[in-house]
Amino acid sequence: MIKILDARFVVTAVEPKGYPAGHTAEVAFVGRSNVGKSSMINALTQRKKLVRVSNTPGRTRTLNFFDVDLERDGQRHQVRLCDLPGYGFAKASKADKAQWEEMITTYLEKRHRLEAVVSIIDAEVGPTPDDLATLDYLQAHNRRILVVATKMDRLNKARRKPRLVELSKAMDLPLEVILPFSATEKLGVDEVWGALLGTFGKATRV
Ligand SMILES: Nc1nc2c(ncn2[C@@H]2O[C@H](COP(=O)(O)OP(=O)(O)OP(=O)(O)O)[C@@H](O)[C@H]2O)c(=O)[nH]1
Ligand SMILES: [Mg+2]
Repeated sequence: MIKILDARFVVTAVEPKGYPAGHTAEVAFVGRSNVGKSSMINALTQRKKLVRVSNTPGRTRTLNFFDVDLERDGQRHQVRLCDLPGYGFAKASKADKAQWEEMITTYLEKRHRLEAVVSIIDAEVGPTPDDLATLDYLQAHNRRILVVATKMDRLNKARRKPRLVELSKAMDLPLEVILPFSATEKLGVDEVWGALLGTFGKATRV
């Protein structure tokens, strides 16, 4: 079981000189615009409004850092979470898209303290071409990746397991590496933390 002791906003940044200093292990959340990145951070930190959530795609436009103190199996951990802007936001201008992409890739390539990247897929929609390209990109940059299928609550319970099997085929990944999640049902919170904390400092991928 996970116990969140504290969760707090640290800083907003758009370029490396604005990234927070220190040695805290960091985890970033990537995914399509509106997939539920910010909601996942709220669910993981057991806070309703730590991060702003919206029905309007393209809500998150900067890098937002949060520090979390937590306890798991009697052990204390401090983890820094980075909420990234989503990709594939159709209504953004070309210039905006290019600027966001630059902001995200600079972070993903340069951030030394980044221990793992949570790649979020919409369980109902399945992996989009952008999602698959992002997984390839992260793999090419040797990032440790945790794939999480969110909005599982939108599928009735009998559809969930078969859907995960379909998703694993569509992503060409073993079934065990795709974690089911729902921010509304608080499904998968312990499992995602377990997977994240279990990999820090290890050389293998999640
Ligand atoms: N049913 C359901 N809806 C969810 C879930 N997670 C997020 N949502 C909804 O999806 C919408 C987008 O959620 P956000 O968390 O803002 O998504 P985001 O990926 O941060 O979006 P951007 O910041 O625009 O990239 C909101 O209306 C949320 O309430 C979930 O697990 N289940
Ligand atoms: Mg967001």
